[in-house]
Amino acid sequence: MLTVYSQAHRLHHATELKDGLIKPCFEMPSRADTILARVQSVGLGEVIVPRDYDTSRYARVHSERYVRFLENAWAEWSALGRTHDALPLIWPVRDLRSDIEPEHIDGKLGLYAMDAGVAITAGTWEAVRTSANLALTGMAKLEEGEHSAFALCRPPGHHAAAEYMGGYCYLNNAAIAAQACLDGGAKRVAVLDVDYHHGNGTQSIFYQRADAMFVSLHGDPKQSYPYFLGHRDEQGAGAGLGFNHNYPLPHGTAWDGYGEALAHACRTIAAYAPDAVVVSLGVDTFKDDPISHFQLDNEDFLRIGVTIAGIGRPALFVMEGGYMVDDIGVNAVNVLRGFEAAR
Ligand code: OKP
Ligand code: ZN
Repeated sequence: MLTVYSQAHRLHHATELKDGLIKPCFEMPSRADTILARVQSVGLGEVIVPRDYDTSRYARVHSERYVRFLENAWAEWSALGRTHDALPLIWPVRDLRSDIEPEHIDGKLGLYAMDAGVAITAGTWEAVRTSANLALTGMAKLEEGEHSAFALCRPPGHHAAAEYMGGYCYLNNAAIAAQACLDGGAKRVAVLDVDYHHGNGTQSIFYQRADAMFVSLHGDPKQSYPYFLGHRDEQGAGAGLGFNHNYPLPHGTAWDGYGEALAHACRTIAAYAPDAVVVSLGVDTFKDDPISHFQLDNEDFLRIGVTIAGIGRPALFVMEGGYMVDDIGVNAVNVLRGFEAAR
């Protein structure tokens, strides 16, 4: 399986508000280094650099004004003489207005953020757009005949919706790639999200759509971030009704419960017969992940890959979360090797 990778991810190393304190993000550059090192040490396949794409490709799933905000936020923030990471500090909850974009950067940050885990630094935009380009390049490879590809994205993307960032995510790499698949002529695409956290952004982007199915296994939002989306009764709306499937699972879920839900999820996707599957590959379901609460072990990630291969469709794996740095390389690559061995 080929891997799409770029060093540009290093340009983004930010801080987050956590437990009431500003701390270095769990989502750090060493994550991608660890995964790339494992890709190379097992000889997974060729490692290629991303192609360049125009921002109009991102605007297929994000609003124009949001993409423009991401591109200009650091310049607007630093023009005020501020040197620390840009973080939001006010949000347009409930009856506050979000139709008018404030002129001040503090207002814009609040409008376009769902939490305080998405700081913007001098290098963030370059890292973010390159991350999306990795996913687009991987999808282009599928269109050119590869059965699978791995986009080693960093920052991740699945919490980012049409018009907001959150949970370390800015552009929704998986959704951008899935949309590119449809724009390239596919009739149907599915996104399978196996990150511990619900992919609220991807769900939101495709919620009203029948040509993109979203299926997610995750920690129950009653207990886990992102708290405000990911319940079982969210099944799509309008033309998209019946094309959104959530599998919220309790703290402590291990392979027995997880494998059963994943098998069901993959049967649902197979019945949909998508032209391709985009896998939002988070490995924070690992038992030692520092911010999550499932109990998967190293070899369970091989089983995830085998089960996904059972769908029988081409797959683009897009890296999302996973924070136990020592094991995330093994676990991410185990999914890919399991997929390859079983297909
Ligand atoms: C991003 B990805 C929970 C803190 C949650 C944000 C988590 C973002 C996860 N104690 N902080 O889905 O892995
Ligand atoms: Zn996660």
